[in-house]
Amino acid sequence: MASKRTAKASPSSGDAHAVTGGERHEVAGGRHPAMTTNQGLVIADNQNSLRAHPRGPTLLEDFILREKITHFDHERIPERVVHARASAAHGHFELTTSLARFTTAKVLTEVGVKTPVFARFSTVAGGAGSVDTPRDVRGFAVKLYTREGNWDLVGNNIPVFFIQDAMKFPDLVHAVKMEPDRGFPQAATAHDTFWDYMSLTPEAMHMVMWIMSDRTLPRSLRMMEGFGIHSFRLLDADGVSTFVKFHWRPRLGLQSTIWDETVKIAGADPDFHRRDLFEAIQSGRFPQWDLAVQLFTEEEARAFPFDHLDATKLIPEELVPLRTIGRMVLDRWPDNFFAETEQVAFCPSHLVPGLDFSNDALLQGRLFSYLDTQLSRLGSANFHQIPVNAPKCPFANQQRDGHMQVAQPSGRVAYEPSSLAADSPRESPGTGFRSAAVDEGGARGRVRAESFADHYSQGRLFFRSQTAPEQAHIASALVFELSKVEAAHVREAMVGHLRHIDESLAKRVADGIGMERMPSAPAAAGPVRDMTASPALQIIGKMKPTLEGRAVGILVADGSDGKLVEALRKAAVDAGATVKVVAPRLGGVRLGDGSRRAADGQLAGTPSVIFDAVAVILSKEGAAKLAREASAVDFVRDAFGHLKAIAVDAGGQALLQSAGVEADAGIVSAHDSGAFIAAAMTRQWDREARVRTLA
Ligand code: HDE
Repeated sequence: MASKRTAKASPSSGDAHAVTGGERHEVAGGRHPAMTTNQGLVIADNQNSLRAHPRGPTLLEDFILREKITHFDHERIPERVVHARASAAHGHFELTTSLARFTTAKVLTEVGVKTPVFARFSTVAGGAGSVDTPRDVRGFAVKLYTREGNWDLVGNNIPVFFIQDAMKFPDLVHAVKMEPDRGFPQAATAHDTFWDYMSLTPEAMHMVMWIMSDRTLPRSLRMMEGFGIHSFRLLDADGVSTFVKFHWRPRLGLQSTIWDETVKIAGADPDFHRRDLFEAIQSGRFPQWDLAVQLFTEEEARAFPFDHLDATKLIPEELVPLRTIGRMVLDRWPDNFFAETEQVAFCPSHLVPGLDFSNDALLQGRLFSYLDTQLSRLGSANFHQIPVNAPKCPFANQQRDGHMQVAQPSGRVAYEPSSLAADSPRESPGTGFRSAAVDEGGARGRVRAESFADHYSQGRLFFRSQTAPEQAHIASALVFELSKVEAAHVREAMVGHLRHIDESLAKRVADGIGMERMPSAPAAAGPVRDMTASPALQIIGKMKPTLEGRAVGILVADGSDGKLVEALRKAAVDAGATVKVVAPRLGGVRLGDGSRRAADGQLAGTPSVIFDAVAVILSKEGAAKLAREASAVDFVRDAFGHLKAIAVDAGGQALLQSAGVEADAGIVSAHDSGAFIAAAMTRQWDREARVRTLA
């Protein structure tokens, strides 16, 4: 809607209406502009349709009703076939180290320039209304509105992908989505069609390791890494190219939840990640990522023990180190979810002079798919005119007309070359986009390069690079997922593949499922190599202990020690956490000293799964009362089961006892806030073996 009109109506309700049915009317006036139709006609009554008489039929003549309902009927557009569920934010990217030696792209050479960005984080498999926390890859797409045009870095939070060739993508997506006859499961890999396809796709085995790891269970979108995945090229002024891989590194560190916690979060708050991102930005705790690159030449690539054009392979940081070159800050939530987060159109083909594509066969297919999908989703070749998609630099060409054209070009010249218009856009040979002059000699054909044939070495690299708890999580995730697979031959085929990755992993999974006989491994297309372990692939091993950006919950009831609550709250806030006081009633509690304290969350609706650490501060009576409250017992039992630090006073300790929670190093005295903060900065991994059987 463009301009707003104000009406001279009285602000009091109902004055301008014959209110005969007792209905309410809110009238324009003061700061409330007059409501109009889409043609600017001021509306007198937005509560009643035009009737033949007060109890009579509605008249077709009511163009105001018809305009309103017609617009409503067409409010939805086709959701993305993948990556439908997402949250996004605006911000900027600032270059700190110039890559001028390698590229002419201004966004990568002009240190200190702030380039506006729009970043969209998504799950892949679920629909737009699905929950935020399934076990799934996350999309990590960033649109950089550079001075030389839009550059879309459309990546994921995992550095490799399932398949090597775009030809396979529709099958992969059909296999993971809801099974077409029954319409379930929503947003889940734990079903037959997905694992059937995996078991018949050896090239996916490296990615299988990643998706079964905690990488698919991010604690927060602010705590995810992002990867451009494919190799791209940087081009210098002489046309010399260098390969590049892009990495986003979260300033808050990488962190994940654990599976049981993830499942419970989905019930407690289906919008867990969206709310977290929204609240962080609204409260000024702006999420930040470093942008890092891996640079290598064609010659160096030839020496790698894998093919970098194969999207199922990563380049270990230990082989090609990361160079940090800039920083992204997200500091503004979109004004309107649909206009921005839904209508934003990313295309890997959107890039700027000084960048170019590699021959990765997945990337090559993506260069077609995204433009095509935007036409079907947004319904028009003019989708670039939508504000969130429009470049912020000047852009001009002779493309004209089309569905929902909103630009109004003038003049008689709509072609090029032309001599009739002095101001018509023309080519720029010196500064315009150029492709790398690559010699593509060779025989064409539907062939997979032999250098792509190693399907297991990097899966082995990933698994063997993990810490012991992370390995146990991968094995347990495989047991969980394969236990949901009905077809025995699919389970067997998968365990067969695992034998190539790591025999002990295959055994753990076979035991976990209860397989009586170890299935044989399929023939491998190439030898499986042992690579040097890469600790950079870990999450737990890499985590820095911190409460920055994390959340702490303090459970209280009538009679709780207010001073203790305040001391813990302050200590947690000083350590960078947000704190919520949780009580049986939202109105709050009467503390031990008789004062009242309001609650930030009501116990039944604020379970401990949404916190990183908790404190339980209760009087004796409060503890006795809460011991009979399932949500209070679950609060402490889950915090314990999810390996969180718990601070308790005597009452809190009593509740722990009622819940059957035994003391360990992660349960600390609430009177020692320093010890609580230290314990809260990490999960209690040593506790895990005591609370669940992992594979
Ligand atoms: Fe996508 N992908 N993809 N993908 N993808 C889409 O484009 C596709 C792949 C990724 O926030 C679609 O606008 C093909 C890899 C993200 O709007 C579609 C292939 C990676 C997003 C599409 C891939 C991605 C998408 C659906 C194999 C990581 C969400 C809606 C050749 C590098 C972007 C849309 C957003 C979205 C096709 C593989 C990331 C259908 C054909 C590999 C982050 O065009």
